Amino acid sequence: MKNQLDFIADRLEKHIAETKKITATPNKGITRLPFTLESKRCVHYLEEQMKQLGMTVSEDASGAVIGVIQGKSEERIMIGSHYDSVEHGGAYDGMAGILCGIEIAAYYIRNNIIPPYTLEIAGLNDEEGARFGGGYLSSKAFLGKWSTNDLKQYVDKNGLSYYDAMKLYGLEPEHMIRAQRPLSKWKGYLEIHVEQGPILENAKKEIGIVETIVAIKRYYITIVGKADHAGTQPMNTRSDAVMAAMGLIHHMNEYVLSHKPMVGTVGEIHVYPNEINIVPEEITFSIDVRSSKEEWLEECIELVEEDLKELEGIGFKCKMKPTLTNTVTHMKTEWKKVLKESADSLGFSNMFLDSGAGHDAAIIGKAVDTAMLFVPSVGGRSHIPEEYSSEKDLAKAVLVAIDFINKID
Ligand code: HGY
Ligand code: MN
Ligand code: MN
Repeated sequence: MKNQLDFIADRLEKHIAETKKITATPNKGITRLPFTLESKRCVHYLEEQMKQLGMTVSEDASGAVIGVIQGKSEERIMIGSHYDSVEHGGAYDGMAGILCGIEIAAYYIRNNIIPPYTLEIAGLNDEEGARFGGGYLSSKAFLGKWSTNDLKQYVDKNGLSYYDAMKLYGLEPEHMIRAQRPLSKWKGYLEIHVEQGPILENAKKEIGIVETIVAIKRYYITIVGKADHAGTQPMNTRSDAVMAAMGLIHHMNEYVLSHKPMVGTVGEIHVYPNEINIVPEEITFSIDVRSSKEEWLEECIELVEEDLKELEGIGFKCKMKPTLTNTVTHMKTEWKKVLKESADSLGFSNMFLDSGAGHDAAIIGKAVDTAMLFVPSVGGRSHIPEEYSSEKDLAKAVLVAIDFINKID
C-alpha cells in the first residue's frame, strides 16, 4: 500500500504544482473567480487530465466540468469539489478535492478495475460566492435551484450579474436548468476537502470524517446617513453611517462571543465617499454568521434587524439583502461508519468532526446521500496564500475513498 500512497501523493504534487499556476494574482495567492480566464484554465486542465485517463468529459450549463467512468452499476457516485477560489486564497481549498477525485478514477483505470458504481468526477463552479456574493452555483444547479431571474439578482463589483458574466464566458444562462441532475440515478456524493481549521492537526489525526456542516446566514447591509464636513459639523448633528454601523457590528459581535462556538464575520466593507475629511454618507458591509444551532442564527439576525429599525427611527435609511441561508447538513450515518472502517483498516488515524466551513456537500447533502473526508490543514489556516496540506495526507484520503466505494452497498 505504501508505494500506492507514494505514487498517488506524487501525482497529486504534480497536479497542485500545475494548478497553482492558475491565478489572477500571481505571488499573491490563488484568485480564481467564476466565469473568468482562470475558470477557463481550470476547466481546461481538469478536462485534459480526465481525457488522458480516457474518461468521458463534459462541461455543464453552470460551468462544472464532469468526467465519467463506467462502473458495474449505472448508479452514480459523484466525487467532487470546487475549482473557484476566494481572492488571494490557497491552492488546496476545493481544487485538492477534485484532483483527489481524478486520482480515485485513475486508480481504477490504472489497475484495470471496474468500479462498483459509475463515478462522476466533478469540478464545480463558484462554491465561494467571492465574485457575485451568491455561491454554491453548480451544486445548487444540480438540484435545479437557479431561476433565470435569480441569475440576474447577484452582481459583481462592476455591476455584472451571473447572467451577464455567463453570456460573456460563452455559457447560456437560459439553459441553467439543463444542469439539473436526475436524483434517482445518484447513489450519492463524496467530497474530499482540506479541513481549513486546526482540529485534525491539534488532535494529530490523519483523516477527518465529517458529521455535520454548519448552518450559515449571510447578508449585505447598507446604512445611509448624511455626508458633511469632518471639521465643521458638530458630532450631535451628524448622521455618520460608519459610526452607526460600528454600533450594530459591536452589538452583533457581543452576541456571537456570548454563544460559543458560534462565529460571526464582517469581511467586506465599502464606504462612500470614503474620504478622510468627509463624514461618511453610506456604508455597505457583509455579515456572515455560523452555528450548528440554527436558533442562535435566527436570534442574532433578529437583533441586527432591531438595530437597523432603531437607526431608521433616527433618520438613517437601511437595507438588508440576504445572500445565503444554509441550514445544518448531516452526513449519511451509514457512510460515516464505513469511512471509519476504511480509515481504520488502512491504519490511518482518524476522528469525527463538524465542518465550520461551508461546502458544496452542504447543498447536495440536502438531496442525496453525502459524506465528506477532511485532511489536516497545516497551521489550521485557509483562505490565505500560505494554505497548505500535505499531498501524502490527500493520498491517504484517496485510498480511504477507494476502500469506501468498494465497500458501500
Ligand atoms: O465560506 C466558506 O465556508 C466556504 O469557503 N465557501
Ligand atoms: Mn473556501
Ligand atoms: Mn472549499
